[in-house]
Amino acid sequence: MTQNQHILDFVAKYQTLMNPDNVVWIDGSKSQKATLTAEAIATGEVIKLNNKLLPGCLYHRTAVNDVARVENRTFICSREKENAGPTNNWMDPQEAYEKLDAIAKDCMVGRTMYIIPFSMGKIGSPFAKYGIEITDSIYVVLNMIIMTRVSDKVLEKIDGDIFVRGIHSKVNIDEENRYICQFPEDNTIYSLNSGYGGNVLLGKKCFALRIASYQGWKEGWMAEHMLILGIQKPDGDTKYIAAAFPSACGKTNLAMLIPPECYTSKGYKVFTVGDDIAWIRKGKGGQLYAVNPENGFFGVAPGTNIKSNPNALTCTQKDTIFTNVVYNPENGTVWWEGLDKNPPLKAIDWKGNPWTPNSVDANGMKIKGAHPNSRFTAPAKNCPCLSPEFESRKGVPLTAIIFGGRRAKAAPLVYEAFDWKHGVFVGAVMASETTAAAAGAVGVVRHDPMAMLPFCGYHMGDYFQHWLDIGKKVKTHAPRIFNVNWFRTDADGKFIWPGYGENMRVLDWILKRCENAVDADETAIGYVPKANDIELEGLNMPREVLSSILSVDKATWTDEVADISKFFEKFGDKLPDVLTKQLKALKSRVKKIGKTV
Ligand code: OXD
Ligand code: MN
Repeated sequence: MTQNQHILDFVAKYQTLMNPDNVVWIDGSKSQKATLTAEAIATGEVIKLNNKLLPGCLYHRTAVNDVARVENRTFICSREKENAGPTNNWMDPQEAYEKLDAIAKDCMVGRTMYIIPFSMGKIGSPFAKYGIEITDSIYVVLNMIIMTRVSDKVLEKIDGDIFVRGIHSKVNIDEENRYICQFPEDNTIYSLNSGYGGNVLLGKKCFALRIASYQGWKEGWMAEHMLILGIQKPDGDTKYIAAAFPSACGKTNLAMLIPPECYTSKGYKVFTVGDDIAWIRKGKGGQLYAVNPENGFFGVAPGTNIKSNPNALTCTQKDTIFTNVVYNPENGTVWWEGLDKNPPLKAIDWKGNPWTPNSVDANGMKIKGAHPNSRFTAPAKNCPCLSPEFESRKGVPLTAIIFGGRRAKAAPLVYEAFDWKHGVFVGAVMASETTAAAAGAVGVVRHDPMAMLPFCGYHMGDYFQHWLDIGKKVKTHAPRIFNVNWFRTDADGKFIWPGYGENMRVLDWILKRCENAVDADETAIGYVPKANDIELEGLNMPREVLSSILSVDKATWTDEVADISKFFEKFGDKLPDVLTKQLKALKSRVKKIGKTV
């Protein structure tokens, strides 16, 4: 396959350690994919779905104890503990290698070892970074073929030993010995005892965020947990926005949104460049350019439907792998909560148990057929609104960056940061309610700076400084920074803003701000829209209701300031002075809320 001795040595080392019966190099060809798919179907690892209704689609269930990312078992194994920082788990690399190698010893006896050469980013483009993942799971191979650019051409492109080494084995799916370890200084990732996508598709979170954020820090670019979308205006001009939201907060929905009638009738169109990860660097004209290094979507299934995200649903109609959703053996299709009102009457749930829409547990509670974090893995090329710039070698120029989270109360629908430094502060103080994408409690508000809490591969204080430094590099060409919150609730706990396609109304305001076409109210936290400047045509929402979700409440923000101060203490002297000053300034502005000057 290759003459590159570094690659051959890497494979030989793990072949000796893991002791597989066979070794298969993945070349990215259709014929090899077909052979592997047939093998996985024969062993029951995947189920082939109805080829007429869902051509090329497969169904898979993970182990019941292995359904989400495991943040408490994820480690940054930097040589110095200090470099992992206060927000990451750290393990000494020497100790980690010993522990992991002991677990991995002979773990592939009786199994086949697959060697996957893959590229994050278009092969040969200036953004591209290459990796090799070793795995004993055909499911991983088939998912990697969708999510990344898998090809034997990658082997030719790898220069010497410059590639990310990914070592994965299901071992025994033992949660006590599950480890997701990143070694940023060694370009190495180990993932053992899991088969869940976020832990095992090593090109994604482990490489394109944890390792790449470290690489970006060292090399002067950024790897971010952001979607990228393009808005084409009626005059044909397209502006690009990148947006960071924590996991399962609607990135895929925003990236693929269909604007309301009042926009489509005027000729507005939205294009998807990416739904989860953005690699960003300074490019032509001194602007920031972004690419999506992935090649597919690993989307959350529940709640995806013809209304919430018709584009995502279309993506899943062929060549897609469904994981942990409901399987309907009668017609070989799948279903999940929130897909439609026609669940299969006799089906199999994500645990592999017989299931009907009326199934209840011992306490009489309805049993969900699909796991809340069940997923679809769909090729980007299936997306009806995929941007013509998706394959661009240089990326797309960013006009705006958005941060957002799930906040029932604090954050208004949208506000703009005063400038880049304040924008970095706005990103750094982001907080959001936790979701099912990671194991652990759901609905708890936690700080998640730039939506990177689980994904930053180095000290978060240095990460904040890196953001500030990037701002200095791009100076006046810097994208404007905004914060959004689709999730404000009323007294009954109901969402006030309708979200989904209607979010276009907020994006429109954001673009208008970037063109200096609309004024705003200067508040303690940033520039907030005047209620009259958000388009409400076709939306049954009184202006007063809109005003209520644009409000900045003194008591809430006083608590927020106290909470941020506590959060910032974690970073000690690694917290950039700029952010300390920003906090002080926010505190004094909040104190003045309601006082006439
Ligand atoms: C994802 C996640 O899968 O953030 O994108 O968990
Ligand atoms: Mn994500």
